[in-house]
Amino acid sequence: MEPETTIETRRSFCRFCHAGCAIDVDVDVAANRVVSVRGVLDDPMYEGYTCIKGRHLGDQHHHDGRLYHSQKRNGGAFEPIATALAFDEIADQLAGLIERHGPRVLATYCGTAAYQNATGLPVAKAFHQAIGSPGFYTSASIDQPAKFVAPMRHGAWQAGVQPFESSAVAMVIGCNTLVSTYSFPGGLPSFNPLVRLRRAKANGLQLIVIDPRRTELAHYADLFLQVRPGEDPTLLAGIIREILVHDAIDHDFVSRWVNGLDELRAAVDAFTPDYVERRAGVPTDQVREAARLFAQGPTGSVSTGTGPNMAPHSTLTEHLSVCLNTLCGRYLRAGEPLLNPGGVLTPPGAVRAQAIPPMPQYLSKGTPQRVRNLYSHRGEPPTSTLPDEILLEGEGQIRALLTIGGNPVVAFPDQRKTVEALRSLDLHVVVDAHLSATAQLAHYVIASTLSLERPDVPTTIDRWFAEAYTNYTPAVLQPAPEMRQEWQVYTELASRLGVTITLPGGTIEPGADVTADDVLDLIYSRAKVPFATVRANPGGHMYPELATVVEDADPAATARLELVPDGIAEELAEVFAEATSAQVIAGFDPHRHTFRMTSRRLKSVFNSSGRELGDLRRKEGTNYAHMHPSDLVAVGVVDGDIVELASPRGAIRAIVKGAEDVRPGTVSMAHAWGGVPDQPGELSVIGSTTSMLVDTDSGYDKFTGMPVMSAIPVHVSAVREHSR
Ligand SMILES: Nc1nc2c(c(=O)[nH]1)N[C@H]1C(S)=C(S)[C@@H](COP(=O)(O)OP(=O)(O)OC[C@H]3O[C@@H](n4cnc5c(=O)[nH]c(N)nc54)[C@H](O)[C@@H]3O)O[C@H]1N2
Ligand SMILES: Nc1nc2c(c(=O)[nH]1)N[C@H]1C(S)=C(S)[C@@H](COP(=O)(O)OP(=O)(O)OC[C@H]3O[C@@H](n4cnc5c(=O)[nH]c(N)nc54)[C@H](O)[C@@H]3O)O[C@H]1N2
Ligand code: SF4
Ligand SMILES: [Mo]
Repeated sequence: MEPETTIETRRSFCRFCHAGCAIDVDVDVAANRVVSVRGVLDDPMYEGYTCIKGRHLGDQHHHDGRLYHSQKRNGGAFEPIATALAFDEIADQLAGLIERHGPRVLATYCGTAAYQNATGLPVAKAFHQAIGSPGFYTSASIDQPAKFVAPMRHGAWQAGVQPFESSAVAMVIGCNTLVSTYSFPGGLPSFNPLVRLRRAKANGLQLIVIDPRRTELAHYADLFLQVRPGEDPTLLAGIIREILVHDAIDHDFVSRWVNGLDELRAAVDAFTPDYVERRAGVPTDQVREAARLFAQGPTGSVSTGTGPNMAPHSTLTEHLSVCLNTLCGRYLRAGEPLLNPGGVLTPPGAVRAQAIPPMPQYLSKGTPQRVRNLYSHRGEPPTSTLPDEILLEGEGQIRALLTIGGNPVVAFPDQRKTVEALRSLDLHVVVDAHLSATAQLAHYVIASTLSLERPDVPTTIDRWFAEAYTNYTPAVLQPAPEMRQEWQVYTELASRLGVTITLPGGTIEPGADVTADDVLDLIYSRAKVPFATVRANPGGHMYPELATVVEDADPAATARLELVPDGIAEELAEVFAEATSAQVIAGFDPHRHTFRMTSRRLKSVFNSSGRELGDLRRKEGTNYAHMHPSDLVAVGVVDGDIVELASPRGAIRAIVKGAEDVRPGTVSMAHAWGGVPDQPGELSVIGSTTSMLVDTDSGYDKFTGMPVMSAIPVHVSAVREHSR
């Protein structure tokens, strides 16, 4: 007789990407396996939404390449090692390195999977504070770091921008939430985006999309500006100029809260509609219409995504987009409702209708990097400098690295430099669930849990939810005995090194016996809703009692927002002096590098994650170089042919695919494909690594170090060779 199978449905949330969709997971209890995953129709935030990646969570947990044991390199090959023994050996080596060189010898890199994980990142950060190592790097500084620097220069509005849901207009620049399920406030929310977009449109939303590709989101746009990649600063300066020429600003708001109107008028004066058309490729009538539509509002904001944040002059672009919100006063005012005042899991505090002052002193207050005159911001050094800090000898050199839920080999800018740096480390420990390209170069690989094997709450998006909402989940599956959660990597090392980890609610002493739930309690000890209540209430719930209104400004508030802080007028003048933004890259040749390589995301994979699952990878095929059909003709190739893409820094091969939605002169291609360079692999299966084209030493943003990772100048040529 067949043994009886018990299937239990367990409520949880998906952590394949940042979006945190509520899910029901059918689990074969005896086999400890996922049978199926589906959305939760009655979840008040997600209303049943999931995507193909979430529905493949079971595959991610159970596929053949899943690591059930930690690994240690022995010459060229890996051998399984007991995880506790691996920690003994790693702690021993770390103690020696720290004793000889000081704590700066150790760095951590937390990638995206450390962000979809409430316990991992905070404990890693606390460990670094405890040992006095400033080398705490994350993927945020190669994502949209201008978002953190812009407020230091411009200031910020404490109550935030007007929310998407109640906006009359939204201007979205280089963000494609319908595929990425990602957005900063003001943009299309990532929780059930298509339904929210349709509702907003039904309420009369006017959507302006600015992107070199007619994206999935752009299909819903009332006005679509197919900008030339890398020329957003010109376009935005032109739109600001139009708004000023027509005096369409919010005078009351600007006179009470804003400095620098005349300086801004002077700084954008040269960016006439004709100039914008020539330079950015957007017809003059569209520039005027975008300005008119946005200024007419009367509500709604500008938001940007990774595209312009990775293109040249990224901090300037971000600044100009924030200036548009400020000029038009698109911020929440006293008395207006705040349905989610800063998150369920953050400490309580009044939210006022007033400016937070610019803090330019913080631009250079963090730890100075040894290269490119850069500093850490908010306790994080720029990840674009990590390979240099490993390679550059002398005081402060990094010799040991812990990589947690990230894949530097394919995701870091400048693949060659990155791989050279990783190969040169004395100690590299990768914490991952499979042998990623980066894990293949490590000394130790710690077998990590995946999302369904740990308790959790949505963390990054806690404060972005439209209403106060959270979704505590216990572990849905039992982890295998040798797997560890990310936070445990640090508590295990801390115990062996005799280090105490301090979290907001208390400490974890060396050797203490703590659970993930204890750690969650320590992290969220000051949450608006006591964490014990959150935990007693698993699944997705609203907390409407947290809703409040924006409070009046403090009558003594004097802070004002700066339209033209130091450096902005100068950088606008630099932009105006360029023929193309590609000029910022060393070795750029206008006659050779006639195309621009832009980044984009693919629905079925998440950066490098998902490619290890046959179903998801097959869905995408590979990371094609999408080009306009007219460009295929010009280069002399057809769909499926191989091209070489050569930037001033490096060259890759890719398989081309004709795409009507891509602006001519543009190559649109997903990042984080490919593998360890020079290892054989079929382009049609593993794809190629666009970061090989990225130069970290020229063209970078001088505040964030953000390299040019989109709108990269490239030469495209046919490769006369079959793809297999
Ligand atoms: N050229 C170019 N480069 C880019 C970008 C671009 O647009 N263009 N985008 C940049 C951006 S925005 C980012 S965020 C970075 C991404 O950079 P990374 O975060 O470094 O890259 P990912 O591929 O997301 O790496 C995630 C890794 O975590 C592992 N993983 C998955 N789940 C878990 C888990 O639960 N625990 C652990 N321990 N590991 C897990 C996966 O197997 C994978 O190896 O890339 C950047 N690089
Ligand atoms: N399915 C899926 N979801 C993901 C990811 C994934 O890999 N797959 N990655 C996750 C990560 S790490 C992040 S950070 C978010 C990012 O989320 P998004 O920022 O929405 O990322 P993309 O979908 O790549 O959208 C960026 C857009 O910028 C455009 N663009 C490129 N260069 C320029 C330029 O110079 N100017 C302008 N105006 N536009 C430009 C591109 O054409 C593209 O449409 O997505 C997350 N979600
Ligand atoms: S959008 Fe993200 S969180 Fe939601 S189901 Fe897809 S992968 Fe999971
Ligand atoms: Mo990202």
